[in-house]
Amino acid sequence: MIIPEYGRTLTPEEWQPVIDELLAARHILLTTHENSDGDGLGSEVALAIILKALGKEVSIINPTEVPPNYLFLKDFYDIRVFSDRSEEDIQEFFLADLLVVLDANLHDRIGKLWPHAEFAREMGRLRFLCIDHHLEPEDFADVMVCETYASSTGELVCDLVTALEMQSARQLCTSEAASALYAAIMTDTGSFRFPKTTPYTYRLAGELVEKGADPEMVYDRIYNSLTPESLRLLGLSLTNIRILDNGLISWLFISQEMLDQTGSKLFDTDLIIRYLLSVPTVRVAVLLVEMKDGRTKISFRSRGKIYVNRLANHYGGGGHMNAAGCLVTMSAEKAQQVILEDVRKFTYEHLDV
Ligand SMILES: [Mn+2]
Repeated sequence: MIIPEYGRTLTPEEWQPVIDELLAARHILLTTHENSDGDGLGSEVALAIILKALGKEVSIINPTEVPPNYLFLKDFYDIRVFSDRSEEDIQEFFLADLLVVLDANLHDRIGKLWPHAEFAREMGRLRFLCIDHHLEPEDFADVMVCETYASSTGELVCDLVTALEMQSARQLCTSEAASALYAAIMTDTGSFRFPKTTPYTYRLAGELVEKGADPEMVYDRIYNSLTPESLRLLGLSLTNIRILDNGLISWLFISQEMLDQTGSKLFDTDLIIRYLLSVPTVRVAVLLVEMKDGRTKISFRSRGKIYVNRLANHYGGGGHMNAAGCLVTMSAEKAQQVILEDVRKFTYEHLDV
C-alpha cells in the first residue's frame, strides 16, 4: 500500500505499480461499491474508456443498479449489473486478468461480486487492484492505492490518467471521460465545497473542462433529477426529522412503509441526508432507512471534529470523517434504540475536542 503524507498528490512514478497491473492485463473488470454513487460510477466509466483506448477488453460490472440520475454515464460506457444467476457473468471472473475496485476499500462493499471474484482469484488468474480514498482500508487487493487526502476517487483517477498519458505518449482523456471524471469529483465534493476540495481539486476540474467536460449537463442530469415519488418522500421525510439534544443531533428514520407509500426507492433517500445537517447547531446527523431485506441502512454526517467514521466502523461500516455509513442486521425498531443511545454517547464524548 502506498501511503504518502496528507496534502500531496501521487507522482507518475508512484502510480507505476498500478500502471504495471493495468498494462499487463488483457481483460479488465471494473467495479464499485453497492448503491453506487457519482464518484464510483464516474471513475469506472472514465477508466473504462481510457483502458479501451489502450486496447484492453474492459467490462464494468457492478453489484447494484445505476441510480436514475447517473444513467447518462451509460451513454459513455456500458455498465452491467452482476447477476449470480448468470453463467456468463460468473464466467467473466475466470476470463478476466484483473478486477479494479473503485471507491471502496473493504471487500464486502462490492457485495455479491466478492465470493465470485475471490473464487476466481483462488482458482484462476484474476488479480485485484483497488483505488480509493476512504479511511481505514482493508488490505484485500494485490495493489492498493488508498489515499485519504483525495477529495474523490475521481481525483485519483485523473492523476492515474495523466500518468498513463505520459507513459503512452498519447492523449487518452476524451470529452466523455472528462465529463465522467467531472461528475465523480463534483458529487464527492458536494459541488466543490467539502473540506477536501483543495486548490488542486479546482485546477483538476478546470483541466477536465478544457478536455471537454460539460459541467452544465453533468450538474443538470445529476441534481435536477427528482421524480414525483422522490419529491413526495422528501416532503414526508422533512416532516419527520427530529432535532434532539438541544439541536446537537438530527435524526430521521425512513420506514419501508414510507418508501412504499410514496412509491420511492432506496436511492431516493440519498438526497435527504443533507437536510439533516442544514440546521447549524447540528453536530451529528443520522439517517436510518429500513431496507426490504429487514436490514437497516444507516448514514452518518457530522460537523467539525466528530469523526463519524468511527461510529460506522463500530457497526462494520466505514467512510470519511464527516460522512460515513453502515448496514446493520437489526430490525428497524431495535436499530433506532441502540443507535440513538450510541450516537448520543459518542457525540457527547467528542464534543469540542
Ligand atoms: Mn468517493
